[in-house]
Amino acid sequence: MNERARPEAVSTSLENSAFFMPFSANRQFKKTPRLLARAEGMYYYTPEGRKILDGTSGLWCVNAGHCRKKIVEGVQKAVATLDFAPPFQMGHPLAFAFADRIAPLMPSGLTRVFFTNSGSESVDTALKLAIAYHRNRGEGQRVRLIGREKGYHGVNFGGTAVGGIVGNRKIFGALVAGVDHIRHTHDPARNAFSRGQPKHGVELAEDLERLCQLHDPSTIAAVIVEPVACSGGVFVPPVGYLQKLRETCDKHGILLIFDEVITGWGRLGKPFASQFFGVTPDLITTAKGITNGTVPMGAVMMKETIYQAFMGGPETAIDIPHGYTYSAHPLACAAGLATLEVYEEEGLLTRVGELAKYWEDGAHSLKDCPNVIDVRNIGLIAAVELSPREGKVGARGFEAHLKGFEKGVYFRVTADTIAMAPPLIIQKSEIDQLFGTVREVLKGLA
Ligand code: PXG
Ligand code: PLP
Repeated sequence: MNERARPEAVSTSLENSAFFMPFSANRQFKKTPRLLARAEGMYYYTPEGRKILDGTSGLWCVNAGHCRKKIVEGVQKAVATLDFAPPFQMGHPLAFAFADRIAPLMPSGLTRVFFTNSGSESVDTALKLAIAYHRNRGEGQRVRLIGREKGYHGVNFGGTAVGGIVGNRKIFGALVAGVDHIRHTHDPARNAFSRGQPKHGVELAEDLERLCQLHDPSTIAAVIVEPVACSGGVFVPPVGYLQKLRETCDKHGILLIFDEVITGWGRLGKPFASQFFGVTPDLITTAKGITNGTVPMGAVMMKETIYQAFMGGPETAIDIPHGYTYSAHPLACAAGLATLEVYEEEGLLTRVGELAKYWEDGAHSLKDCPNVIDVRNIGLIAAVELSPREGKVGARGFEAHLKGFEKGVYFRVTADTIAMAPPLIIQKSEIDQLFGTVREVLKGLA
C-alpha cells in the first residue's frame, strides 16, 4: 500500500493526500488544514472541538442552518426507500411532489421546473433552453448569449463563458462562441458605502442596448445576470437597473435569465430576488438553498411559454435531449421537500425582512476599521472591501480569512473583499458576534 492510501496517514497529515481540492490553495491548506468535522445550527466544529460561527452559510447554501433534524431524517428515510430511479422516461413520486411544492413559491408567470445537480448545471441548462426555445419557435438565428463583467455563473463551459471573472476564464481557452458581456455595476467612486441598492448606475443597463446595436438584437438569445452579483465581490444592482434590463429584453424579444443560485430561498427576505426587486425574468437558475446544501441539487424555473415551446412534437417523442443521470435524484428531492417544510414552519423565506436593518447597521459599523474602502449590503448579505496590499491583491483578504477562523468565525473572501451571508436562522446576538469578530480581525491586520 502506498503512503497516501493508509488511513492513519490521512489522520496525521494531509500533505500527500490525493484530493485535488477545488478552488483552493492546495499546498497551503494541506500544510495547515482548516478542517470541519461536524455542524449544528449556526456552528461548525473542528476535529479538536473548536466552535466556529458560520458567517457564509457554508458556501451560501445552508439557509436553514446545519444538520436540521427534519432534513436529516427525510434523507435517511429516502435513501432506505428508493436509492435511485432513472429520470429519463421513468419517474418517482418525490420528483413530481417537489416540483409542485416549489411552483407556488416562484414569481408569478414562472410555472415549470427542470432539475439539475448544481448551480453550474442549472446555468448550462438555462442557456441551452434559451437557444432551443428560440429555435423551436422559428428564430434559430438567436444564438448569442450575453453575460456581465464580474458575473459568476458556475464553472461549466457555458457558465464560464457568460461569467465575467477574468481569473476564472483566462486559462480555459476560447470557451463558448457567440458570447458577449455587458459592463459590471461596481462604481466605488460614486457608490462606496451605499446602504442597500446604490443610487447611481441605472445607465449601466444601457450597455445592453449597445450590444443589441452591435450584434443586432435578432441574433441574441438570452441575457444572464445575478440579481445581486455575489461571488465576484457582492455588487448590489443600482436602483432601476434590473427594470431597465427587463425593458430592453422585452423590446428586442431576448430572454432574461436571473441566476438566483445564491439570491434564491429567502436570502433577501422573499423566496426569490426577482420578487424582492419586482422584476420577473423568463428563467431562473437556482441550487444551493434548494436542499439547504444537504444533497447536491439545482433547478431551472421557466415561464409556461418556454415549456410549451418544447411540447410541439409528437406525444411519444422526447421533448428535450437534455438532462442528467441524477436529475431529480430521490435523495435530493427528499432533502428539498424537508427543506421547504423547515423554511415554511420557521418563516425563513421572509425572515430576513425583519433582520435586514440590524444586519445593515452591523455591517456598516465596520466602516471605520483599518483598510476598509467599501461596505456593501442587501438582505442578509454583506461585503467589506479592504484595500489591497501593494502588488499583492488578495493577500490581506486571505489573511483576514485565516485570522477569522482562528478567532472562531468562518467567512468567505473574494480577493480583498470579505463576503458574509449567514444562515437565515441567525440571532441578533450572533450578528453582533460575527461583526465583532470581523472588527477584531481587521484591527489586528497589517
Ligand atoms: N451561479 C451563481 C450565481 C453562483 O453563485 C453558481 C452559479 C454555481 O453553482 P455550483 O453549485 O455549481 O457551485 C454559483 C455558485 C463564493 C462561492 O464563495 C460562490 C459559489 C460557489 C462557490 C463559492 O462566492 N456560487
Ligand atoms: N459521460 C459518460 C461516458 C456518460 O455515460 C454520462 C452519462 O450517462 C455522462 C458523461 C454524463 O453524466 P451525468 O448524467 O451524471 O451528468
